[in-house]
Amino acid sequence: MKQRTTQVKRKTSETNVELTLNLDGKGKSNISTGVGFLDHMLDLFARHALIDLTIKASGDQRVDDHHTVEDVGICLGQALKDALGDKKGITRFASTSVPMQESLADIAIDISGRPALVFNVNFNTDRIGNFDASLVREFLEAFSANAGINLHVNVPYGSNAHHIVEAIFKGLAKALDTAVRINERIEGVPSTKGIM
Ligand SMILES: [Mn+2]
Repeated sequence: MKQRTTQVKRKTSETNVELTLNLDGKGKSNISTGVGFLDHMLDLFARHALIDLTIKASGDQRVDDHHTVEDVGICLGQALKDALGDKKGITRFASTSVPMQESLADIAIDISGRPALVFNVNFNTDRIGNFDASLVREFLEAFSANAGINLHVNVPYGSNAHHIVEAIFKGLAKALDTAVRINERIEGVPSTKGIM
């Protein structure tokens, strides 16, 4: 099988991101974005998606974490899209329901090439530690748009915001692990259109 690995480098006046990704890895990661909570989420994302992932990012955090979080999402999305290549033989669809203590996240994805994000999540707090909870949506928006995936995130219940976000990232990881997997019985791209 062709190696599904890639690297992304992106430098703007706001942030500098360097990322490597191996879609068929073992879940090893080395993440340093300057945003501790994001590092924690991406560590567990890589682990549960069985993706090898390194990210080194720095940004204008004297403003706030917004640009850094968004730009890491952009780069992770670009990397996923690039590593998937022509998408031949991939499973394409997946859904998971992942609990984290009292919280539950239901995730559904379609690696369709037509990005959309549905985000039905209510946080009962604006901050998770010193992390701005609204950036979770910003990250997933940037990720799904650049990866070309349709991502639905539903959290039917949950009270602790840290648990809710952790359930979301674990659920996304488990769904991706399934959706990117090659199914030998699929010939070409899994679409009646012939392209995705
Ligand atoms: Mn945690």
